[in-house]
Amino acid sequence: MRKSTRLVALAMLLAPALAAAQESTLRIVSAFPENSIYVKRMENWIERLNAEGKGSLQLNFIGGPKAIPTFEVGKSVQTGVVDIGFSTGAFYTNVMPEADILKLSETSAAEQRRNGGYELINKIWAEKANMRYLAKVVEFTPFHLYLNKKIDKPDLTGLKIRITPVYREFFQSMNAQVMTTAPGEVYTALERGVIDGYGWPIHALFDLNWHEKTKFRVDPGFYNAEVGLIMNLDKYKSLTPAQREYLDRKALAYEGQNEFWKTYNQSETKRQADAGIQTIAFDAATSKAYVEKANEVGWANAIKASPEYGPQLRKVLAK
Ligand code: 173
Repeated sequence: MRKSTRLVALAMLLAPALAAAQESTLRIVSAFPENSIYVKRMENWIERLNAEGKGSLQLNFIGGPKAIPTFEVGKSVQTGVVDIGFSTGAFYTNVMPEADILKLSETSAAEQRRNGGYELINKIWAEKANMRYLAKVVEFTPFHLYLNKKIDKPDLTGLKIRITPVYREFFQSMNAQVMTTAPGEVYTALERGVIDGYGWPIHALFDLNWHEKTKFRVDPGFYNAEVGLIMNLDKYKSLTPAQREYLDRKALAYEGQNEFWKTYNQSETKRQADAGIQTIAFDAATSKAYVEKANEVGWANAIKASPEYGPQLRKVLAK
């Protein structure tokens, strides 16, 4: 064989190996239960990403809280046990307190991409959590207090309420006795009467059958639920520019679907009424004070928890 022929043969042998080396598979876990709408939408996104990403980038969905417990997903992403986590800030305050501040967003994810918010979040997430914040995929969604005992004013004295860090200071400011649990434990706690209520967004009660054990929803809602895709920063940096560009583009497209939540939340509100969940509403002045109190307590805690970044985040998150 001539030398040039040998080189061509060698190149042909190596080509598939080189192409294969360019395909990376990332492991992703969810902090939310697998039967939730959140995870269904995430799985659809993964399916499309994988279909178009063949030969370059693939995501392998490992599972929900049975694979990695809800409040451990953040740490697993930070340390690189998994590559990507599907979670909310309240679930990884054990990595950094700043994570929970995203619930105070009044500006949209799209606005935060333009006003420097997205860069600031990524600066903090990189520095304090070794993470890249890829995209926010739930927003435009208030949280509510759900109860099995009737109240006629914002006073939770004598009531035991299931929380995550999202609701802690606000519910405590109304004298609630609070108990932190992952979403996966709420149904049993309600069934056993261990709790008199819980904090949760306006949607996705039905996914976990909580409507069976819920009598009242307190209006108005407060804050803005955030669910995001977080990635181990070293892993993110290890991708080729093409892979990173593809992942960023897909994540941005996913974030671009967030208008969905506006109509979904309307239909979920109706579905709750149809399921017999009654609303507890305060008069206009009390409602206004209730929401103001939530924000006041939320920001006070954010700034106390992060004197450095709390005020900076406020500039890009608040309106
Ligand atoms: O209540 C919760 O578990 C919680 O903190 C949360 C945050 C974002 C979306 C859904 C739930």
